[in-house]
Amino acid sequence: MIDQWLPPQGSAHAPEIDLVLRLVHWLMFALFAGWGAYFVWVLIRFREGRQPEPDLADTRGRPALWSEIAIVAAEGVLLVVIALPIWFRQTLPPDTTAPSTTVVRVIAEQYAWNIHYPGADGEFGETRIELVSSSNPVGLDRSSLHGADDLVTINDLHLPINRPVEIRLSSKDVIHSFGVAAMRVKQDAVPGLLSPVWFTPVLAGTFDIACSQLCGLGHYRMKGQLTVESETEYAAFLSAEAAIQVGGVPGVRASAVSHDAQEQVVARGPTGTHGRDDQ
Ligand SMILES: [Cu+2]
Repeated sequence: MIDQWLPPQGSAHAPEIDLVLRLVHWLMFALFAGWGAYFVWVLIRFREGRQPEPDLADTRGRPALWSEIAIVAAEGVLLVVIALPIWFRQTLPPDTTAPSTTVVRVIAEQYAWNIHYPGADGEFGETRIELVSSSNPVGLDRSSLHGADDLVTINDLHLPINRPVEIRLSSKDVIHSFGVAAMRVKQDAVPGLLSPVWFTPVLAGTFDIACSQLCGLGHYRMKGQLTVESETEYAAFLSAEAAIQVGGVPGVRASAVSHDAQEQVVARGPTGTHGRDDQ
């Protein structure tokens, strides 16, 4: 019944999160209905006409004790037996050294999501704060060891389906929160911290990335797009971006990229579907 109000279950762990959500709501519904019924009963049973003088007799009965014990037990089971094991599984990070794991950096700023891919070599190039500009939002140093083939997009995150992904979150200014409801993922991006968050997308499609912390006047439009696609489509996206940004075919090593190509990237800047919006 609750499921129809929820976003699609886009990640492998989504059904577990929804299970806890459903159980918590049913428990709260039972408590609401129980307390509501009790309240109505008290209004009638202890009305002034029936009982003009307050009297404590019969108010400390066994039903009150046992219903409290039952509620505490239900909450205990929910927390210890169901919620904690699910959360424990969620705290186990994917093996980022495995080739099947996608690692992407997401750098939040007022009011955009900068996405940094390691490129064909699978290693991130250096980023330096003095290189940050409107055409180089993450301050990527193209001449650094692994930087030549890196890709940067704005508000446009692509991920391959059925593969674990680790997103390394950081922020350039204030606290933001990377929220992808369809993936049941929400993680704060805090300036000065690198916060990893991981999930395995299992549903193809496009989903909203919303900022879930009030981060300024433009908070409401800090919206990105996550595209979950097949392995082939993902590879095509990366090579199309590489053709624009690196000026060559994906797979080129840092040393093989000409200086011209690097300058072209700096001049042209990264691509993004929604563009950049700083106000
Ligand atoms: Cu934000």
